[in-house]
Amino acid sequence: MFSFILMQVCGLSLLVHSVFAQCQLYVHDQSFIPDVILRVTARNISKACFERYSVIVNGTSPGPELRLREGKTTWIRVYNDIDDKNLTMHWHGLSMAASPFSDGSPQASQWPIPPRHFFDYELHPEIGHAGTYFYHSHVGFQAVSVSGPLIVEDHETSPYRYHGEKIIHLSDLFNKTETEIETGLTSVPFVWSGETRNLLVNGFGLPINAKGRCHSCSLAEIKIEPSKIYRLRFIGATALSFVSAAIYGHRNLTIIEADGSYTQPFHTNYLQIGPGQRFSVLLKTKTHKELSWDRANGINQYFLQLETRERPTTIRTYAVLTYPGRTGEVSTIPATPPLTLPNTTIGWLDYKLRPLKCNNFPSLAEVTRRVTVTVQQIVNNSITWTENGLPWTEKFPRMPYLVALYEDKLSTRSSYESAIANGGMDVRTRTFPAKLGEVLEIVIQNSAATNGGLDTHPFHAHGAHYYDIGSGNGTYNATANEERLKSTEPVMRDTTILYKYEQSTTAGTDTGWRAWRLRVTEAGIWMIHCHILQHMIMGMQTVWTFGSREDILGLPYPAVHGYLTYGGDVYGNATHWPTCVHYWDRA
Ligand SMILES: *[C@@H]1O[C@H](CO)[C@@H](O)[C@H](O)[C@H]1NC(C)=O
Ligand SMILES: *[C@@H]1O[C@H](CO)[C@@H](O)[C@H](O)[C@H]1NC(C)=O
Ligand SMILES: *[C@@H]1O[C@H](CO)[C@@H](O)[C@H](O)[C@H]1NC(C)=O
Ligand SMILES: *[C@@H]1O[C@H](CO)[C@@H](O)[C@H](O)[C@H]1NC(C)=O
Ligand SMILES: *[C@@H]1O[C@H](CO)[C@@H](O)[C@H](O)[C@H]1NC(C)=O
Ligand SMILES: *[C@@H]1O[C@H](CO)[C@@H](O)[C@H](O)[C@H]1NC(C)=O
Ligand SMILES: *[C@@H]1O[C@H](CO)[C@@H](O)[C@H](O)[C@H]1NC(C)=O
Ligand SMILES: *[C@@H]1O[C@H](CO)[C@@H](O)[C@H](O)[C@H]1NC(C)=O
Ligand SMILES: *[C@@H]1O[C@H](CO)[C@@H](O)[C@H](O)[C@H]1NC(C)=O
Ligand SMILES: *[C@@H]1O[C@H](CO)[C@@H](O)[C@H](O)[C@H]1NC(C)=O
Ligand SMILES: [Cu+2]
Repeated sequence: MFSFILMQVCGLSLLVHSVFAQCQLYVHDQSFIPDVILRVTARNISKACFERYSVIVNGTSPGPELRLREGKTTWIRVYNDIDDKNLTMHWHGLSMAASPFSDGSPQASQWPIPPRHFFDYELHPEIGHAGTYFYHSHVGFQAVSVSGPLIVEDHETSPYRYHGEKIIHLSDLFNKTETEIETGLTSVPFVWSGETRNLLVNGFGLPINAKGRCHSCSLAEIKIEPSKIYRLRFIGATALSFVSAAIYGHRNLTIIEADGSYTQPFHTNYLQIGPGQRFSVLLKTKTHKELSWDRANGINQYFLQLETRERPTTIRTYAVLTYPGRTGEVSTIPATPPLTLPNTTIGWLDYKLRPLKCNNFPSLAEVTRRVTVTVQQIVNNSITWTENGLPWTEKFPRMPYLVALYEDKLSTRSSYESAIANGGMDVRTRTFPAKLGEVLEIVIQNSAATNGGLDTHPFHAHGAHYYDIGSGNGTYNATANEERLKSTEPVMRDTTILYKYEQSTTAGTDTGWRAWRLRVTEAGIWMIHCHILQHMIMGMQTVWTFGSREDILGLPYPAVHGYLTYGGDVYGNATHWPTCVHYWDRA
């Protein structure tokens, strides 16, 4: 399958253990067939009858659905076919511990893919990680349109039985282009992106407030059959929108998975989906008899109703569930909303969801260190989000941290020492270091802006899933929360919400927290950030280094040489085949 083995460097190092001992360098020439190819371009596309210059995957937004299998290695070749933009692809929710250059976080774990180059990502979801994920670019505001469903299939049968599954991928549509939005958000004076113009389901939508019938665009149609159980996979790929959703005539939804972890069944009649979150719900469809009854009573439309929350304006949109022989009305918006969706439920699912299988939840006694990340907006001529006083954007580091570690320009030892003396953050590198074996309690504390304002933030962690231990108003109190955790079984998540509990208050007041526990086991450079794309560009991101330099590197220097420069040897182009490290056996 591979043309030849260039060097057997890895096998020579005595320092290298486990999977790395097997790794080899391969030239990915024409004889190497990636399992998946994604080609990213930029051009005008029309969504919900609105034309916008957008970055897209394989000509579409969302991009094609990808399906990986637990315990199996998949190589994904991502082409950056854009002339003037960098690109990366992040596999949102997957732990990339064993393929450290494949996480797709620019300037944290990799240099971005230069224009007209490609990069081969090696993914290997481990057994136990079957679930719903998505992929998206991690550069600038690109993820608004560069995203697509990523499903990890069970290596054996799913613990839940269902007849079929449907993806419900949610995304935002903005008036401005990515470049206009990025420029505005980082300008002095600050220029806001504008609110979302539309909320799309699987890329479909009608203009908001459209009167009458549309011809060139439509609502998404979700085709179902009677008397069946479907697994609906909701993917919150929105840039900004926090979404409330329910289905007319089908109010009994059963949550079975959150962010790639199976849960015990949890019944609900609506969902709240923040940017970056995913949920699987089981939906039992109507019987022929129930459908006949509905029809006799004039009910022949089953809308999935979606409304945005937590923003100054609310957008309401729909998708349509259709049964065979009943054409749903996909080109008009209902004159009156069929449902009344609830306002934001603060703390929705917190302390309630339970894991399907015991997940080794660490007790308070096991916690070795608590790190509080206080987030605050600083408003002057510009608007910046800070974490413990400092912002982080991909413009901050001169080179990716993983590269800096290989180049011996970053010392995990000295940054650990200075972080411990400073509440967890090393100011010089703006990293939050931890040692393998530590059990962290990470508290994200909402603090009112310098002008008193507050906001809601979906906080996302790369690398490994954390145990979510809830949220609350005011300042985090570990004793009080430990009381609340009694008789609960926290689930593992990768994106949970830091709520706002007031519209505004005195600058610097603690007003709400979200807390996690994390067993530090996956060595690597991992980001923890708000998943609102605007907030990321405004600085709401942090970088964590887990493990010592030796733990993180694993590979000897010469093997990774091609990864260490922007456009280096591992970035292929029309005239150059990349030489890549294989971390996992292909067998
Ligand atoms: C994306 O498009 C390329 C060709 O442009 C094709 O080879 C590839 O199979 C497509 N990927 C998927 C996942 O459909
Ligand atoms: C793309 O669409 C925008 C907005 O409609 C328009 O101003 C621009 O000229 C279009 N660009 C191309 C290349 O068609
Ligand atoms: C792409 O990334 C490189 C390395 O970080 C940077 O120097 C360059 O300015 C970026 N290019 C664009 C077009 O953003
Ligand atoms: C988008 O632009 C249109 C036309 O200029 C305007 O009517 C609309 O209010 C804008 N929407 C948002 C959300 O800014
Ligand atoms: C919802 O459905 C589940 C099974 O799918 C069932 O156990 C439960 O009783 C139903 N709840 C209601 C309120 O109908
Ligand atoms: C949501 O909150 C608004 C403002 O507080 C209130 O007017 C409205 O009735 C609430 N809606 C629901 C469905 O509770
Ligand atoms: C505004 O606040 C940011 C973030 O603290 C700071 O970097 C910048 O220097 C401030 N600008 C002015 C003009 O004070
Ligand atoms: C934290 O909660 C405990 C238990 O509810 C309470 O006794 C204690 O006073 C609280 N501490 C603070 C600083 O509020
Ligand atoms: C949060 O606490 C503040 C201060 O006690 C209070 O004013 C506010 O109403 C609380 N918010 C909620 C949603 O409970
Ligand atoms: C392709 O990659 C090679 C090796 O990195 C480089 O020398 C060459 O300039 C690249 N070609 C283009 C068109 O960027
Ligand atoms: Cu945010």
